Amino acid sequence: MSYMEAKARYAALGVDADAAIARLAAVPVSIHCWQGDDVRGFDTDPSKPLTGGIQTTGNYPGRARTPEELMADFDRVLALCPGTKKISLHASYAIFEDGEWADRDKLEPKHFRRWVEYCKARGIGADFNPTFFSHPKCDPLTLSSPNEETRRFWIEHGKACIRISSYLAEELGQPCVMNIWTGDGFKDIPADRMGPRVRYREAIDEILSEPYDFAKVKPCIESKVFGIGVEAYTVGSAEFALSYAAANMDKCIPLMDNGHYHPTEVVSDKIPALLAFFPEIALHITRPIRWDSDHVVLFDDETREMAKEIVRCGGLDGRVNIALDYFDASINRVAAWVLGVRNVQKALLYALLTPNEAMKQMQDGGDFTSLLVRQEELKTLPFGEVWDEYCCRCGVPQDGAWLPEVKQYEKDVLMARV
Ligand code: RNT
Ligand code: ZN
Repeated sequence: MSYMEAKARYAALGVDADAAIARLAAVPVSIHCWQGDDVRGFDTDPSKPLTGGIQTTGNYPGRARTPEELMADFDRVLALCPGTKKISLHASYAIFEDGEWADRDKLEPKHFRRWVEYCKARGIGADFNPTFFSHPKCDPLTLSSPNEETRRFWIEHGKACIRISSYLAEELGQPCVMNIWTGDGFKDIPADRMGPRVRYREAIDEILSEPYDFAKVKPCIESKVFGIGVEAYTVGSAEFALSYAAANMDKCIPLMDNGHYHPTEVVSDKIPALLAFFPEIALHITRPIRWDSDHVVLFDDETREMAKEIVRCGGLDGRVNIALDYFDASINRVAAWVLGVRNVQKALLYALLTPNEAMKQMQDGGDFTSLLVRQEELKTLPFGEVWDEYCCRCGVPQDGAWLPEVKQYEKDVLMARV
């Protein structure tokens, strides 16, 4: 079947495939830099384990070890993924030059100058994340620590990150989403659950007292249910993060990571719930298997359902900031990166090819029989042809053609790193 035939099938349901393609091509999707190096960054000893309840598993060869290697790998991702891309950086990816080094509380915009040059040369925007983990100053708590000195260090880190985010937004002419997540929590049942949360709340207040233009820098609060080693209690729980964002709507937005909820909860259903109150929200799209395992994102039911809610709720008009967050070290990292990004793009295209208005009318008219039948029949429409056409118009390889390029890159570049 050709694209023209597929287009006609969708047109029969009132869906304009050309319009869907054009719409998606303009939507920024933020690609996390940390899939390339197992969340190691450049500012601490790479042989030390990750902390904060996150973990990469696998030791596939070819991890990026330097800014140059990570940038080269990210270039492969950019070349193989359709759509409008942003890069999501962590503070730990600061680039120090001439033997200089700065601790996290002393980071400055200049430590991200080379990332700005990188983004400018490729015409992409950047998002930012303070790094409140994998550092000797995690005691193990950070912003919620009872230790004044520890807390002060991490508050200063947060403020430095606001300044860096302003710099990125200013230089690149695009808003910078700055996500606050800490792995603060306890392995076993705490005696005081409220104290850490009150300290966390006050610490975020202090961070957000650093001046910034909310139209350009968008601080987010990311919640989490639990992490490895912090199974009993998480300071930044769902209720905490959502309440903070709701009480400070003029300063920040909530961020939902779909690996951060109980296994039967779905973020797809939470998207419209939050959008009924918040003008803007942010997402980390990942794939949890039994826990926040951060597997490569698939073109699966829940990813599609999240994409549908983003599209239906006007999320593509700037109300939903879409970002990816996963890290698999057990397979080729560039392939893992590209596959997840392409799957998010696929899910968004699939959602844009859904006759949402007609289906809403079925729901509102009480015709649930037609609605169920329509939903099922949509699944076997010729989506692949439209996806191929989208890749073609974006100038990137179609399915089947990108993996050979990654394999060649592995042979030429990644294997030489061992
Ligand atoms: C951890 C959070 C957080 C991190 C990144 C590296 O569970 O999802 O967003 O994955 O900041
Ligand atoms: Zn996340």
